[in-house]
Amino acid sequence: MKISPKHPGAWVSIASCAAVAALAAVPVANASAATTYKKGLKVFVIPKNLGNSYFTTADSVKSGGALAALKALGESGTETSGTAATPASQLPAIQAAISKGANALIVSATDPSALCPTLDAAMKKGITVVTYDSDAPACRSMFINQASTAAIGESEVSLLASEIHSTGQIAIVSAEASATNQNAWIGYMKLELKKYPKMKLVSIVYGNDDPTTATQVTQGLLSQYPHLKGIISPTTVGILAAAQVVDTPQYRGKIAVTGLGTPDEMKKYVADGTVKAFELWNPANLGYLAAYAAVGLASHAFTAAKGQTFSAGKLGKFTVGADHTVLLGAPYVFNKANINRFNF
Ligand code: RAM
Repeated sequence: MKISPKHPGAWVSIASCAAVAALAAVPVANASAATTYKKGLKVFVIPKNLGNSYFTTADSVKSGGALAALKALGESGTETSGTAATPASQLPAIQAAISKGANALIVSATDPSALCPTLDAAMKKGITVVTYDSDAPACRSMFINQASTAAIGESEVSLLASEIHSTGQIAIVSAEASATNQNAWIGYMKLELKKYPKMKLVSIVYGNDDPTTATQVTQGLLSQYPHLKGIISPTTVGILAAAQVVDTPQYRGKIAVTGLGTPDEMKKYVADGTVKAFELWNPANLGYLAAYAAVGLASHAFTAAKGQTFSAGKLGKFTVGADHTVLLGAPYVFNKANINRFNF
């Protein structure tokens, strides 16, 4: 695919449209093209929690996320969730959305087993359930995956390996122990680590996407493992907390920190050398794609069957893959050379 020089992805060689979609912020060209979509649908966007800037970008009108797509399609879009990234906090928001007559729910699952009875009941009532970011495979019609789960797990390990000469104790600062996305990525990290016999995963700790908890568990790691060489945090909240903890003369440059972060939150730590490289995709495009998928399914414009194709406005055409999953694109590596070109 040819990319215009003005395109934010122009300096990287990107092989497919899907890869571009993961990162690019392409101007809205034809948001109203989907004429077969119903209008006025009540669509609730339910991230793991509110107050996490990753989800604010994924969901908001301002960033061009899910609510922007819903607005352009003529739907009634609402973002709702609890303040903590826990099922106890998220579930009441899902239940309230159902009571308010939702036609579609777009959910990033904090805990599939806790949410599935409610999401299943919603589907039985004819409500479209699409998951994004973190899946609940047993109780949704379609999952919008930000990037290949294997690619994220593998690349996180290889990024860290390249910084620590593939040697030493490492730890993972995850989010919720119950989150599908975190556990799936960690599963692939463990597989990839088999290729690095001198790197030893000594601990996995959980910050629950709460800045205070993530800070505390990272501090705990540093005191428990004085020889720790690297941290992978596959959560935007966790990597920010880990970078803040490591950003001291004692640890900076001695403990490598990588993972999944937002460029805006990580700029300071990349500039001062605490973090050399980390990854993400464009969260706004993830939300935008999920909104098109939910509206299309709720409108019966297409189904979630493998091989179905649909158009997601400015992002172009997507094809449903295995497990009723649609892939946004490839993860992108941010470093000192490129980070200042991004604002999200
Ligand atoms: C956090 C959440 C989210 C994850 C991102 C990378 O904001 O845990 O689920 O996808 O990080």
